[in-house]
Amino acid sequence: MFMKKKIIAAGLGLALAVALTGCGGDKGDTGTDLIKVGFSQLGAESGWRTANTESVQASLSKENGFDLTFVDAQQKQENQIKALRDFIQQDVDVIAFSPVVETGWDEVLQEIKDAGIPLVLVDRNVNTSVVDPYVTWIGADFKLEGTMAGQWVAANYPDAKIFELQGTMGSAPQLDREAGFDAEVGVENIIGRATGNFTRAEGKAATEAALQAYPEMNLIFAHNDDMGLGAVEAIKAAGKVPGVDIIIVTVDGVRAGMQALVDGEFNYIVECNPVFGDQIAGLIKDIMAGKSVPKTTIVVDAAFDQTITQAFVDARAY
Ligand code: GZL
Repeated sequence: MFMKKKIIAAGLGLALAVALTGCGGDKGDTGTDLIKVGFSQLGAESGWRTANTESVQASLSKENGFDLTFVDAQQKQENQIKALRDFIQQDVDVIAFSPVVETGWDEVLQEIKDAGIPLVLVDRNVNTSVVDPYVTWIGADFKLEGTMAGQWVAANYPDAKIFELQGTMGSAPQLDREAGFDAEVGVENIIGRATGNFTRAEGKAATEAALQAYPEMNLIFAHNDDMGLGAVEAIKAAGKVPGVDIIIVTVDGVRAGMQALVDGEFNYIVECNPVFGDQIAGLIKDIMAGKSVPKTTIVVDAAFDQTITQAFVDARAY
């Protein structure tokens, strides 16, 4: 019955789905059944992830018609795989997840597909041999973000000696931001790279080591604000001036990063907007109503330099 419900709901539209699920489910404010969603969030590693989690939880609320089970994986793939398998056992209506890295998901993606549960990929993407593993993916164009950062560096600091602070190795944003950036600046100008795993502490530690190893370094491209903020701490501790002695270019545009830009410690930020929980909610409702949804939804980004004002930063949602 469960398997039949999923396939019929996906195939024949809302009427039959309501008939099959009309009895027994929790009711939302409108008296209709809540949509049971299992969401595997990869962690709480950065300001971006915190803002994304807040947006998802605010949008997939009971008032909006959802029964959300939200599990934080603490940046461990094995925790995400366990959560995904638990969601299958819990017979959720839809599974959503933001994969911490691109590979290693084949088995569990096939299990989700075999269970007939629609999968929504959020933020990051997967590289899998499973055929057509998800219904839709929503996130940013990471390669374009890297390209935008690289174009600014090439235009403003063409002879820079660049150190690249990489995000979580093997994650879509690390792979794609690096590809876009390196193609613009020329890999010959990148004197070193190391991962900071998208966290402030690890970004600081990687920069401390880089300052020792590459004394000629004069520009850092950090794959996110949090690692850039860690770099600022390391640069100051080394008696240098961030944003002056060492130019800092990052991605995200979270509040602490934008404040560093206003304060002159960052020089350029390519935005990666985390606030798209409402779009995820809409996609899930359309899937449950048997409507067709786009395979890809790109969250549009902007870019900011030191001309931004304090008022602009204060007015931002995140
Ligand atoms: C990008 C997101 C990245 C952010 C980081 O969409 O996956 O992960 O850029 C976060 O801040 O850790």
